[in-house]
Amino acid sequence: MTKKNRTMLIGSIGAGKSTLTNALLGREIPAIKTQALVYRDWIVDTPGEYIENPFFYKNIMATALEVTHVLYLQDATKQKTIFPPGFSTGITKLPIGVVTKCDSEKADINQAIDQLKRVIPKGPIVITSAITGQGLEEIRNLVKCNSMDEMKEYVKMIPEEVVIFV
Ligand SMILES: Nc1nc2c(ncn2[C@@H]2O[C@H](COP(=O)(O)OP(=O)(O)OP(=O)(O)O)[C@@H](O)[C@H]2O)c(=O)[nH]1
Ligand SMILES: [Mg+2]
Repeated sequence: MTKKNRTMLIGSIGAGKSTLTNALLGREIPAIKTQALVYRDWIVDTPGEYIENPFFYKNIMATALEVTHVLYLQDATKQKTIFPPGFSTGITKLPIGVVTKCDSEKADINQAIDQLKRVIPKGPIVITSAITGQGLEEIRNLVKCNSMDEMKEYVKMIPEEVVIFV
């Protein structure tokens, strides 16, 4: 992993940010409720409250200054999305949409993709599962990319069941 590239994860309470963080880092421990910012190697894990309560948006903006990429997580098993439309356009870091829990029988992957398209007007969307490992390698590689064009080129090599570019 390129040392200078780092990503922040944001998404609703229980969307799977900490579980994904552990899976991306190869840490085989269960996630516990995130209470504050957690810095681990090239990942900054945030509490779901940061995006669920607009009072904390300033924390998201401040933390974004420290990273190159932002992962916007949408839980495939949840109907609702907590991101305001176009939320990523207010953050000048490379956006990556992430559908979580694609392994679940309750997952509606297409709905989750549609929700993320409203958050990220342009960028990759990765369909992941921390249980099966789908999409993990693709996220690691996207965070190594240094521009939107580089991410777009990378996505061309990946099956569209795993990553699409919008
Ligand atoms: N089926 C399935 N469940 C998952 C997956 N990832 C996370 N979960 C479950 O979702 C629940 C919440 O996971 P967390 O990783 O703690 O969620 P979080 O986004 O960090 O939540 P906060 O820290 O409260 O903001 C846990 O019960 C996980 O086991 C996945 O890929 N598949
Ligand atoms: Mg957490």
